[in-house]
Amino acid sequence: MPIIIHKLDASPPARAVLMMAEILKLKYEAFDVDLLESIPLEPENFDTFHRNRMRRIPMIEDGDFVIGDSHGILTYLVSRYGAEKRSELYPGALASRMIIEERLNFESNVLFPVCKSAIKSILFEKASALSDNLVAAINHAYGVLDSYLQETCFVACDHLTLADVSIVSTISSITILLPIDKKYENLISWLDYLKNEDWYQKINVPGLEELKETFKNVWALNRFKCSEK
Ligand SMILES: N[C@@H](CCC(=O)N[C@@H](CS)C(=O)NCC(=O)O)C(=O)O
Repeated sequence: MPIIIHKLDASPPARAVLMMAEILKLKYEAFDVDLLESIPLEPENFDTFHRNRMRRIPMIEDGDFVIGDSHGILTYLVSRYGAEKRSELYPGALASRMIIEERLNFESNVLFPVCKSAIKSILFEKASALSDNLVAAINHAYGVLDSYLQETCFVACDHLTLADVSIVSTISSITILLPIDKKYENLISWLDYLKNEDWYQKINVPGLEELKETFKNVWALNRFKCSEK
């Protein structure tokens, strides 16, 4: 039975899961969720989606097993289906694993909340530009990542791990709103490298385009409303 992924292509954590499914060449079916109503677009998915108490995406079903939160899903997918890629994407050595966990926590506690606040400010609070506080918070996150990447070629070590997949979906989304300053050259090189990966092109790019288009339309409307005041 294929894995089922509840998602929206514009959602950064959902894209991380979809990219991992692509890297692992998993068979899956994906279904969209209406986040404003917290309901899946297909009514037959209602009961399962609501087994996910947080009502957030991404969320997956693997047979009877249901799990939400991209970080748990990424580690689950690699641990269960990683095969020969497992030791690279999620190495078993305790120290490597702890660094990967640290980076996932950075994504969960620092990067994604900043991304979500920035997106909310535009979509729901009708901001016509990012606030100074948001710009400072985003630059802080860029700086932390750049310093990780000064030590290693990828965010957790010298090869690609699931932490890169988690972080790249969020970073690439934030850069639509605030391009990375040239001074963060390690971050720029890392992102440029990942942009060439097939899984990034196939999954991340279309989702980013969707997000970009939404921002463009809403931002133009917000600016128009501000100029009317
Ligand atoms: N830490 C979670 C974040 C999930 C999340 O907040 N997803 C957003 C979409 S990008 C969502 O479902 N928002 C609806 C809500 O918060 O009610 C993860 O990595 O999966």
